[in-house]
Amino acid sequence: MAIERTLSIIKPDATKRNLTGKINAKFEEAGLRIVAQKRIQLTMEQAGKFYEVHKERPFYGELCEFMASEPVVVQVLEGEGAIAKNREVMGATNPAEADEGTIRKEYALSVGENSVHGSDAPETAAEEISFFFSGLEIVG
Ligand code: DAT
Ligand code: MG
Repeated sequence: MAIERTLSIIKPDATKRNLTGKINAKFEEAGLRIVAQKRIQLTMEQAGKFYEVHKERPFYGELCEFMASEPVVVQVLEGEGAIAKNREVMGATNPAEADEGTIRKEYALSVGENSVHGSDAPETAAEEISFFFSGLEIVG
C-alpha cells in the first residue's frame, strides 16, 4: 500500500467541545501523521463550494450552515493507505451505525453534527487538499 495524503476536517461540533486533541490522538494512534493543520472559520460561500457535490441533497443548506457556524480545524493526514485508514478511524457517517472505538461513535452528536470529514478517494483527496492548502503549507 502506498503512502497517501487525505484531507480531514474537525467540524464545528467538535472544535466547540474542545475535542481537537482527542481526535488528533485517534489519528496518530492509527499511524496517520498530521503534516499540515490550521484553524479557520468558513464562510457560507466556502462551505457551499467545498460541499458542492451534495448541493441537490435535502440537507445541503443545513450542512453548509453548520460548517460555517464555528471554527473548524482543517488538516492533511499522511500515511500508508491514509484515505481508507482515515475513513476507518472516523467510522460510519451516522454515529448510530459507527463501530466501537471510532471517532464518530465516541464523539459525534448526530448524522449531521458528526465531528469529522475525510476525503473518500484519491481524486477527491487531491482536490480537497488543494482547496485549503498550498504545497508550502504541507510538511511531510
Ligand atoms: P461522509 O462525511 O461520511 O463522507 P457524506 O459524504 O455522505 O458522508 O455526507 C457529507 C456530510 O453531509 C456528512 O458528514 C453529514 C451530512 N449528511 C449526510 N447525510 C445526512 C443526512 N441524512 N442528514 C443530515 N446530514 C447528512
Ligand atoms: Mg463524503
